[in-house]
Amino acid sequence: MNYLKNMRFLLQAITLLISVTTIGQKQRPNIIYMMSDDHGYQAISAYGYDLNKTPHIDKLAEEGVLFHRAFVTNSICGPSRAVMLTGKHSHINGFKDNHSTFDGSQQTVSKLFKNAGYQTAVVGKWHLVSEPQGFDYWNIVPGQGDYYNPDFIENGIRKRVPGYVTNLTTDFAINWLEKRDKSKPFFLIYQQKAPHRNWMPEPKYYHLFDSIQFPVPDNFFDDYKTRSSAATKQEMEIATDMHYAYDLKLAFDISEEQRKGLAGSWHSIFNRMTSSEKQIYKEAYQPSIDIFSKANLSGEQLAIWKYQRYMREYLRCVQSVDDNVGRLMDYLKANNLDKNTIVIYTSDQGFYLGEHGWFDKRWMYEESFRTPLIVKGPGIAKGKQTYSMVQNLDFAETLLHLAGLPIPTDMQGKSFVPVLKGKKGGHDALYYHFYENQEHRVAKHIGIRTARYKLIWFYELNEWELYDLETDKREMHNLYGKKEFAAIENMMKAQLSSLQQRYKDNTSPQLLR
Ligand SMILES: [Ca+2]
Repeated sequence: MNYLKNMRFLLQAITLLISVTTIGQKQRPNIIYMMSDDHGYQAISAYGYDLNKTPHIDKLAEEGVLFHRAFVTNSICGPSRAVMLTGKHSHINGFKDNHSTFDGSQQTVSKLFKNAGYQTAVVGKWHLVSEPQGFDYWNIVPGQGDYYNPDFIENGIRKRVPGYVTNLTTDFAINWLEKRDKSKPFFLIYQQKAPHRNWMPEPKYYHLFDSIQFPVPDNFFDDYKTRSSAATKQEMEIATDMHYAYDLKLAFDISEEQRKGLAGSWHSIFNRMTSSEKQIYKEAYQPSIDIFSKANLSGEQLAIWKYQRYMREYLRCVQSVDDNVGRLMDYLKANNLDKNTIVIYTSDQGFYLGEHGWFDKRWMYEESFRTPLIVKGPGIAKGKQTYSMVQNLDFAETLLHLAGLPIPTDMQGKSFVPVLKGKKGGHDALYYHFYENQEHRVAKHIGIRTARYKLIWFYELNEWELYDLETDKREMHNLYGKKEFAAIENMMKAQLSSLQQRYKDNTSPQLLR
């Protein structure tokens, strides 16, 4: 009898020990960091713009916190990724523009998670040139990647994979989740190439939005009158800087693009398709090309036609992104991972959807400086929206904080976990530095944004812009040099100077020293 009693006690003790250990592991949350490329907040219906419907991303917002004031430090693909991985500004992590190569030997958030016992992986777009370090598994597209039948590099081995890139990225993410070491928590970086230019939709969406006319932004025909010369010198206008085949899909042959120098890319993009895929593509696009040819548009009408074409192509690509967010979330739910996984949805920066007449990014103006950000998971407020100012510089620290891991003191951001719990947090002022002035000709600039004002310095041109974001949300009225704003101008300059010093940025001329 005693023997049986002892055995029962021993068994209970073992069961308890196992469950405690299991809880211990379960309590450290899994993390899925989902980042798309060039996905402007305007193209997420949870943000309240009536352009498209993104039910799966919206659902994340219903279950978590949506940020109206999330920003980047340097609005372009590669640099934004390097900032996220390191928690350091571009001048510190060394990846200042898309011509840089990431020094993978430095401290990154993925290495910190891996060292803390997490299973780590990155799938999809990487765009940092050097091979990923600090990941148990990686499967990335080379460079920008291709939409159709793309190449992927899986742990160093490159191969062409049939299918559509947005779906494939999710397939690889799910495959890895399936075969990961399930005794450990995971940190998955899931980065879509879409909806990056040149916007090649999934065939099932070739006709989505065909009958929709999108509202033309009220500043689509911006003349940049009060702005610095930087705004007039750019080359990112929908009206004048889009290519006929590459962007607008108005030709299948490449003669037009050959003249303009983009033939190489369009040729290789188009030839990723099999001959039957090309046939389906041509059948889908030919009718609209015929209508366009007959209409013989010019001037403003031609510009608006291009805008509509661009919006349809861009938003079709977004639709597949949203579908795949749904697929990944379904996988979590089906595998009982939804309760203990923190999910972040963001983009590497915002994007112009016709505002100021533009496509692309780069500027410190709101549409490209801002980025969508939605976070949900255990311990995070549900269905909240916040205007606290946060930046992609804060992501690494916030993720470590959420996982209960130590935050290295050399990171330059600030955890916004308090904001995720419905409390006060974020920054009073944000620092920005854009370096790359080659493609699209956007002049280098630094700047500061507070809750109300924004000051930008195009330092190579020595031109300034000052905006009151409360009265001028579209940033159409440059107040710099106006007498009545002299005090604000001085205050903003002093703050910009102190941020320049605080972040140790010596890569632009110094302000006040
Ligand atoms: Ca991008």
